[in-house]
Amino acid sequence: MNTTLSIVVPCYNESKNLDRLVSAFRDAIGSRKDIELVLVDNGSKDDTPQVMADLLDRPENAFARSVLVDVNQGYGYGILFGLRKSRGEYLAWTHADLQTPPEDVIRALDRLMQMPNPKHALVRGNRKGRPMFDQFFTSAMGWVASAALGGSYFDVNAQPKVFHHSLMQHMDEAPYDFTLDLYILYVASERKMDVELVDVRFDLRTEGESKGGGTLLGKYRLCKRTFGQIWKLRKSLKQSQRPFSTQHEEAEAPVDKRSAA
Ligand SMILES: Nc1nc2c(ncn2[C@@H]2O[C@H](COP(=O)(O)OP(=O)(O)O)[C@@H](O)[C@H]2O)c(=O)[nH]1
Ligand SMILES: [Mg+2]
Repeated sequence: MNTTLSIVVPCYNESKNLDRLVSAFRDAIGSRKDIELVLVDNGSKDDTPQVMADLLDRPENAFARSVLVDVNQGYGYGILFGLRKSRGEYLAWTHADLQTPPEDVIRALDRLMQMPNPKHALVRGNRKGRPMFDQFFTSAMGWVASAALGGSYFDVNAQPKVFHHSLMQHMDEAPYDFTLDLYILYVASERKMDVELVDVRFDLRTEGESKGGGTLLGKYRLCKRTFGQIWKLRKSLKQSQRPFSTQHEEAEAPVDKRSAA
């Protein structure tokens, strides 16, 4: 059967979340055989590889497979690596810490399929129920990004992102860090794609460590990088030279679960 959706989940030192993560995706995907889960071990330094291998050995987890990044090169790199190894007609990414529930990824796919032209559309999360300070920080970043780039860039770091695989042709210049989330929305906006928001829950991380914007230091770093990326995108806007090329990388052959883990 053809794969409708590949869900890429970058995992960096997430061994404590993997069991719950895979079970939650198993429940969310249910009996659908056209959805695959692609776990990216993004150069983890904990026991993520072993835990992943054990989980993927179980017959009930046949909907999932793993790909391995040997040496961590950043969040965005891991996602791009997984996307390029995916088989799905549609692609998605979300996080491994279960802050966004897996069922919301399936809801986002359903929403995309209801749109008039899903091949030229992108559905993304819009986080609900966050602490006030986090919400304020995200809104402030959104205002700056929207004003600088001329579009709607609110809550760019919300998960998931769901889109047709053909968008990958335009992602060759994609950044390897957390600004990948901003970048894909910029590419979608420049290509005049329909971007739709789907409300998602955003729970607290219960296991493992936040390495992104979940802490004050993380917020500072995220802010710095995001402004750097906005500056870069603005410069290319001014030069009327788009920061992406049209080279298309075909999805590579699936990687064997065991050798990859
Ligand atoms: N910081 C970081 N996170 C990564 C990387 N690769 C994958 N991730 C995953 O990215 C997701 C988001 O990271 P997290 O620390 O929860 O970010 P936060 O929620 O913004 O604090 C998690 O699932 C991580 O495991 C990486 O290289 N760096
Ligand atoms: Mg998180």
